[in-house]
Amino acid sequence: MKKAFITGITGQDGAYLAELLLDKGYEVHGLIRRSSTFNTERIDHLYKDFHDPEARMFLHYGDLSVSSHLIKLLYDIRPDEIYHLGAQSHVRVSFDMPEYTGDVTGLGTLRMLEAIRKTGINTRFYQASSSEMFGAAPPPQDETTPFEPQSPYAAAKVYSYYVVKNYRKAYNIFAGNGILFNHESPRRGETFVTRKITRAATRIKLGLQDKLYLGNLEAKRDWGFAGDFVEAMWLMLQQDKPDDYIIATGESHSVREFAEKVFQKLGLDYKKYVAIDKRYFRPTEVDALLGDSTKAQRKMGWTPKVTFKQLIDMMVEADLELANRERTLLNAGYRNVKNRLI
Ligand code: NDP
Ligand code: GDR
Repeated sequence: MKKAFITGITGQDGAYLAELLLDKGYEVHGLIRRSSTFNTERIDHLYKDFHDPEARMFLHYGDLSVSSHLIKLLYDIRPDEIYHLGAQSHVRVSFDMPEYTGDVTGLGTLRMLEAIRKTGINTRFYQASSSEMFGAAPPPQDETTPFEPQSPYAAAKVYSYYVVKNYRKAYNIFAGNGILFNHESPRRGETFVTRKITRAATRIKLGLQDKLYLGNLEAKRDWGFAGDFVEAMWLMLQQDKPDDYIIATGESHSVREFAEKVFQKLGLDYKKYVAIDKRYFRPTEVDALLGDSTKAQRKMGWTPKVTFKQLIDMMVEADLELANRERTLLNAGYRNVKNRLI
């Protein structure tokens, strides 16, 4: 049985990837942070108590800011594949917490690579690189486009990208960068723009909320479905040689268009509900991202399956269900139900 180690297993991508690997028969180990509240909702459905002989997913406490955790875990587990997804992943927040973001999102990758080197384990390493690294570079972007990062988050990811390439060359580690463009799902964190919109629009539809405050509506993104994108991560580690790949849909839409379509699907006019709050603007913005994933298609046979419209339908339907549950609880006299359901 192959063993995989996932950092960021409690995040959106970690949950889809854990599902995929368990389906493929892997034993899955995940790094989780100690928190005073539960932070495992996205993977609770996959969890079996470790006393159960059927259990194939195991969670370990640790933090990307502490290398001794990582070295010990890799030494004990000796995974065949490592998927390094853990990060402070919010671009706007990285302007508020630049040093922390550099530590976790940048140096965290170096700590993982050093843990591989120090333990001497034979493993394959996937790095969650990002289209944000292209920043101000005009679209379309492919593997040859120069990086022009526009945030502390993007700069930390560029650092990670280069240490992965360096460790591949210097120490012959099977390590590759998946340069993934934005990917979304009903499991997307609620402060990222797509989920913020689907969550608010469905709550507005059911009378649970009046307004949605957003920042820059003109930014354009290449939005795909997270479930499709984690397949590309796995494929990258099944190739004969490590390499770097763009993973994208090849379609770009504005935030305005996303909001318009979501509200339209619910029979609402977004203009009546969306208001602009400068707080959500970034000191430097990434205006337009559009990925060219020809290489991934040619070399690994990867193509996205879920279309932009299907993604919106899926997210709206899931959040409508959530809003309905909130409405039912409110009608039954419960208060503060939003926190209970998230
Ligand atoms: P999320 O923000 O949903 O998940 C981030 C994960 O990292 C969570 O499991 C979080 O744990 C964990 N984490 C954060 N800080 C630490 C730390 N100090 N130590 C250990 N774990 C930590 O991100 P996504 O799932 O959306 O993205 C996965 C990766 O891919 C990230 O690296 C992101 O930057 C990158 N990426 C994402 C894209 C996207 O569109 N989603 C596109 C391109 C790249 P906790 O749950 O406890 O907070
Ligand atoms: P992004 O995603 O920054 O591309 O990073 P996000 O959804 O946060 O923003 C996308 C665009 O929407 C604009 N925007 C808003 N964004 C947020 N979050 N909230 C708002 O209210 C709002 N209003 C407008 C933003 O300015 C931006 O232009 C995501 C993360 O998952 C990263 O980790 C990942 O690397 C990249 O995608 C690819």
